[in-house]
Amino acid sequence: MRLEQTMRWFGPQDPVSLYDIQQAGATGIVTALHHLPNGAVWTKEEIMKRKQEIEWDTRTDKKSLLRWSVVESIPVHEDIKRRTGSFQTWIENYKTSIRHLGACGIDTVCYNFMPVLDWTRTDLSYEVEDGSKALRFDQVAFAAFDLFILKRKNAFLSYSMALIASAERWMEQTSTTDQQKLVGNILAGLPGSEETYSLEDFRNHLATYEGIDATKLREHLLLFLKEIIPVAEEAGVRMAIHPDDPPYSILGLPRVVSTEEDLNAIIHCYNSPSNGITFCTGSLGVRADNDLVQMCSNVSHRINFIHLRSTQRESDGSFYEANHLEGDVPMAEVMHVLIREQKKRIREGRKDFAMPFRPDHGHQMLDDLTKKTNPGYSAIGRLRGLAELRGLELGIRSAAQDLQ
Ligand code: DNO
Repeated sequence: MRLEQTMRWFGPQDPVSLYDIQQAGATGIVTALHHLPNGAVWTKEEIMKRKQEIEWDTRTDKKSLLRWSVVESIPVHEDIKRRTGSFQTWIENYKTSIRHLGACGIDTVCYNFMPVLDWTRTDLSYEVEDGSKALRFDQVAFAAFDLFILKRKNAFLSYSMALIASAERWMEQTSTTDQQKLVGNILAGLPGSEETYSLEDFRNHLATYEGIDATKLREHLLLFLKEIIPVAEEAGVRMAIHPDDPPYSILGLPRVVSTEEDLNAIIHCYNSPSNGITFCTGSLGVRADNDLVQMCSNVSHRINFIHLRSTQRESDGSFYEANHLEGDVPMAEVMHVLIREQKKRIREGRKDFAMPFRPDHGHQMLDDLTKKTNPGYSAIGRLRGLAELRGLELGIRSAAQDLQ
C-alpha cells in the first residue's frame, strides 16, 4: 500500500494535460468545476462530464489510468464567510453540490475559509540558486502594497516601524511597472482562487469585513460546518479544510485556519470523519511556531487530503517555495507520520486509507521556463516534486519494516 499519488489539473484549459500527469506517475486527479461561478450548484451532469473526461481515455477508447480523487475546491461564497446577503441559499447550494458529488462517487472535497483572498504571493518568478523559478511572498513588498498602493485605512497598525520604513524604501526604488506587476500578482487571483479584483473593488470588498474579527469568522465557520458536515456524512463525502496561506492575518482580515489550535477547534466542533483537514505543509510551515511533525501526529486521524510542499523562511517574514525536500519543512518526519497513520487506518478497518497527497506546486524548470503554465503548477517542477516524494515514501517504508 502507498499513499495515493495525485496531481492538480485545472481542466481542459490547463496547459499541463491529463497525459502529462499520467506520465508523471500520478493516478489521482485533483480538480474542480472551475467554469462555474462561486455559489452555483454543481449538477450531476457537469460532475459526470468532468469525471468521464478524466476516467475515459479517448486515445485508446478504454478506461484511463486516472481517477478523479479529490475536488479542490468548492469555493465558499463570501456571503457565507460574513453571514450576509443570501448566505443561506449559498449554503443550501453547497449542500446540494456535496450530495451530487457523493452520488457520482467522488468522496473528498478540499475547501478553504480565507476571507477575500485565497493564497497570496508577491513574486511569481523568483529565481533561486539553481536557476529555476519559485513563488515568493515578500513581506516588504506586501506591506508597500497595503500601505502605499492600496492605502488601506489604519494599515500602519499592522506593521512594525522598521517594516514601514523598508516598505517606503521599496516604493522609492521600484518602477511603476514593477509596482503594477505586484498589484496584478496580489489581485489577479492565483490559480484556484476564482476571484479577481480591481483595486477599487478590492477596497470595497475589504470594507465588507469591517466588524468581523477572528472570533466572529470562526463562529461563521463553525456554523457552516454544523450545516454541511451532516450532509457530507450522509453523502459519503469527506471534507478537508485547507489552511490559510500565508497562515496569519493579512490586510487586517481575520484568518482562522493557521495553527494547531485552529485545526483542533474545527475538528472538535463536529466530530466526524467527514469533518477533516487538508494537511498542507507549505502553508502551515511558514509559521516557525507551527511544529509540523507534532501537528501532523495530533490531527492525523482527521487528515483527509495532503499537500506536500516546503517553504524557506527569511528573517523579515518573507518566504519562498523551496524544493520539496529542502527548506524548513521536515518532510521525511511528516511523511513518516503519514505512513504510520495509513497503517493504522488499515489496521482499524477504516475505509479512508487511500490518503491522497499531491506535490503542491513546483518550480518552473527546464522546459517549464519557456511555457506559460499556471503559477506554481508547471509540469516538470511538480513531476520532480512527486518523484522525490514518492522516493521518500518508498525509502521510509523499506527502512522501517513495520511500516511496509
Ligand atoms: C494553492 C492551493 C490553494 C488551495 C485552496 C484550497 O496552490 O493550495 O489554492 O487549493 O485554497 O481551497
